[in-house]
Amino acid sequence: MRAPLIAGNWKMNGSLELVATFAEELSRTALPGGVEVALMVPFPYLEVARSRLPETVGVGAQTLSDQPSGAFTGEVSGGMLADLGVQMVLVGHSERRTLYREDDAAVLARVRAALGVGLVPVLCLGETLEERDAERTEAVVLGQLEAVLDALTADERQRLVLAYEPVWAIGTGRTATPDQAQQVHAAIRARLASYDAQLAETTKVLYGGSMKPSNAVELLAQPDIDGGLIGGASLQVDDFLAICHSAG
Ligand code: 3PY
Repeated sequence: MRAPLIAGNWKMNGSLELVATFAEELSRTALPGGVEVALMVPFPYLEVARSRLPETVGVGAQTLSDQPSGAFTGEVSGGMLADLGVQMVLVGHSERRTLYREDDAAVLARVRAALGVGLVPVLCLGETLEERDAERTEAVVLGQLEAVLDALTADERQRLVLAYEPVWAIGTGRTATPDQAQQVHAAIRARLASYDAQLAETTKVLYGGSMKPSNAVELLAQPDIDGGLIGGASLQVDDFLAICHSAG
């Protein structure tokens, strides 16, 4: 059985004050049993988030360097994140793939860097609107998945979380319908099964792309959707908590 995971992706938003608000609310509100909760906050807030959020709430970063250390001005290594008690890191979010030109090789290098220091990589996959319109959704998403899985050992594959995020549903307010999302999640799970039946059984596949309280229940009810990677709605503590409760 896969425990649902609700992870907030703050992107380049938030403040110390917002971390404090979340810490206060998440400490005094009972989180639904059996639901894993995490917040992926900007680098400068990781340490305070880790020290102030309840221990049951995971803390994650939004990217990492593919290098362990050295003359890479402005970069942050996986080892530095691990030092702070960070547990997970987004890799291959479509904003990184598009705005920072991270291709499949760059994504794989970051997945390896995360695994090398014991972080859980949350590998994001998703197609653009043009690709969907050209009926290439599964080819694109499964291609992104294989580019990573083919290069990992069976043991490493077991340590990933996946997130399907249709690019056309990110920051646009548009959301995949539950059927559209489930179809892609089922294709991802079938591809996982082609590596190993147990991998398909245990890997969490989150849905991301404008998940909010009003659509979370239906999306999370789909058999192959194991949680959410939440953008804008993760900046409002009430909305985020409502989504966490939808998963319970
Ligand atoms: C969104 O929902 O906008 C996201 O990109 C979540 O990662």
